[in-house]
Amino acid sequence: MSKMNISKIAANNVRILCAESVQKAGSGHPGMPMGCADYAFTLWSKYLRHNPMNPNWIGRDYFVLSAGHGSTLLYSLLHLFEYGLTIDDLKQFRQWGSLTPGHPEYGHTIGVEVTTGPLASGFASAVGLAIASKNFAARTDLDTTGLFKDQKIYVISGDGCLMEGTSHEAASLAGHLKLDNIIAFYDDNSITIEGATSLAYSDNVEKRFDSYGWRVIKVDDANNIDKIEAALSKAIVSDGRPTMIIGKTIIGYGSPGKQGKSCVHGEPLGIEELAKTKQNLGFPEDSFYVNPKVTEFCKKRVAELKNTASVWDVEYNKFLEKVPNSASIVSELLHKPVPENLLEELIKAAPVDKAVATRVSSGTIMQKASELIPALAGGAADLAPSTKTDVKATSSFSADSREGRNFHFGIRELGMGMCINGMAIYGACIPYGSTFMIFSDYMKPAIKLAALQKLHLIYIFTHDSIFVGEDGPTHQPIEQLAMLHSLPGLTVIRPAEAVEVAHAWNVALTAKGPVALILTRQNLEAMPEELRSNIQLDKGAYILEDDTDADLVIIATGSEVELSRNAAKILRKDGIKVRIVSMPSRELFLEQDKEYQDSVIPKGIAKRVSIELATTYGWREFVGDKGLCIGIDHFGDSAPQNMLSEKYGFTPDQIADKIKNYIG
Ligand SMILES: Cc1ncc(C[n+]2csc(CCOP(=O)(O)OP(=O)(O)O)c2C)c(N)n1
Ligand SMILES: [Mg+2]
Repeated sequence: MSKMNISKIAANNVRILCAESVQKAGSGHPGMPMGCADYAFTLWSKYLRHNPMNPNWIGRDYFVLSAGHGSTLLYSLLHLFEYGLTIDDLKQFRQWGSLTPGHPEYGHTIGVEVTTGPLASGFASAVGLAIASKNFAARTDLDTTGLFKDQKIYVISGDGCLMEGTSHEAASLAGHLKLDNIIAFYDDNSITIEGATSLAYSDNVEKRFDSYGWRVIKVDDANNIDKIEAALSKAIVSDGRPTMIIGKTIIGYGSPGKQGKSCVHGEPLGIEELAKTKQNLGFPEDSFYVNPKVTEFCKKRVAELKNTASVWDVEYNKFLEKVPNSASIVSELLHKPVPENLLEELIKAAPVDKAVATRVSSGTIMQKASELIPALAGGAADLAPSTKTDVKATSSFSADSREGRNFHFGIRELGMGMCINGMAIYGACIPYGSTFMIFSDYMKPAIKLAALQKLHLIYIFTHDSIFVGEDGPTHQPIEQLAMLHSLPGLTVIRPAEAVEVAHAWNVALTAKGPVALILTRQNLEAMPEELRSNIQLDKGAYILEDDTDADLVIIATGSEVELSRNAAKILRKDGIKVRIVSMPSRELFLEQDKEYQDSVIPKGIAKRVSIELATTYGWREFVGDKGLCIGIDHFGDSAPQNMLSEKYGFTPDQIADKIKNYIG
């Protein structure tokens, strides 16, 4: 049997396994895997450098199934290439507790590099992987060796991925940055759920990618392995640009009655059609059948790959032994250690001699943080001068210079969000991304995926309330805090002033998952020195000021802590005794034991007030049914900050009056 034949048999075997899994589950997407099996199997068996014996091998290429609905394609390959997924796992497709969930999940199934399913998120995360690979190689001088020169990021994307705006942002950035380590495949099958793509789509994908600065390779029949090999052989030789292989495929290829039709996109073939497909492809009727020749072929390939990886490892270790500086930066980037006195150092860096915006104190503290933690690297969506996230001691990452730690994502918030997800997954940095708080809306899908994948990364959202002022309601966050709080696994921190900002950075740098820092545009006084020792930001909330036998608790966050302290001064003149709780992070507070929570917001004090310049949504949880929530449950207006605080009742006098009315 010739090699070519065995590849086709193997691709057909993948088709059968995918169709079987979907059939058994009674739901799923057989069409895309069946259409792409030839490409995917050819890639995995001949081009993808991976090591099933050590799935996290640092020299590996990455494979990202951006068209995540085709998950059985990946699962079948993981089975055939001995990643530990068994036939039983394939039989458990989409079932409770299985290793084969409906869409691929990073951290759940060995060999899945990125969680995909929201179309194009994989494509855009792959751009982050590609950036991270270039940056890692350059920062460690490994780019002077051949070791990372050929590290590739392979992506399979479909019509859906390419229609989504996410791919437009990411592809544009990748082209600009000349990320020649990306090889994407476009499964051009002209079918989506509703029918032919012509219903809603007439892009010229070739021209589109050409204009982004990608190399485009066209395959007129990507169910033909010779043609796929010709395309891939060309694609793996860099011409300095990212590569898009546009491959014409037939959705559901091999199913005599259903191929080419939209019904095969997301429904099982049906028992009869599955039988006909097996017959059509020359396979026996046995369920979940794997041809022993295919098993043998893959086994041989796995052994070869293991060999390649060990030869690579020897070279890699030799280089690190020879160049201790590189070895040390490699270790810093991969392990991301933080100095024991990190918090102390960050506090020392906090500007406390005059009133500054928390975005400004954050910017100052970040300079120190990046000096202490080389893995910290990131950027902004064209707002670094406002978000204060440029690190002065380093340069910009660009097409010509790969070692910089300042990234310019352009005005592509969602692309940035997905990119930093990819960078975090690559594992050689703690990435951050910044923009105005209001535009966190544009990043929501990426933030959700970061939380779902438990990625350690940092968002820096500045201009955090209506006090951005003159830009008006389109730029004034109202509901964004509530949105961020609603995301499981995301820690949101809204510090009150410079020293709290230092604590916030300490938490962010040592966290296990994503952290969002919410910072002001406007200046805030630093806390008086005697209050600073009260700060317990890592507990989420703490008692900042406390009168004996307090009549009420005011809980405030961020800029409203200063406002509360000023209002309290007025209340005290009327003999009202106040406890002020600073609550920079709900999430961290809710992680504390009940005893601590009750000690900060005691049951004994029934009068409770929350003050936050955002929607009051969610505050009842802390102030109770009888509490008073002071916030803004409507959109803002374009006017200077002082006018807005006057009109909306956010001067210390107005706040004090509201509280007096409330306590009666
Ligand atoms: C962001 C997003 N929107 C919608 C969906 C639902 N969805 C899943 S697959 C699909 C159609 C995708 O078409 P295509 O990429 O051409 O896949 P094919 O039908 O060729 O398998 C849609 C709309 C999704 N998964 N993600
Ligand atoms: Mg399609």
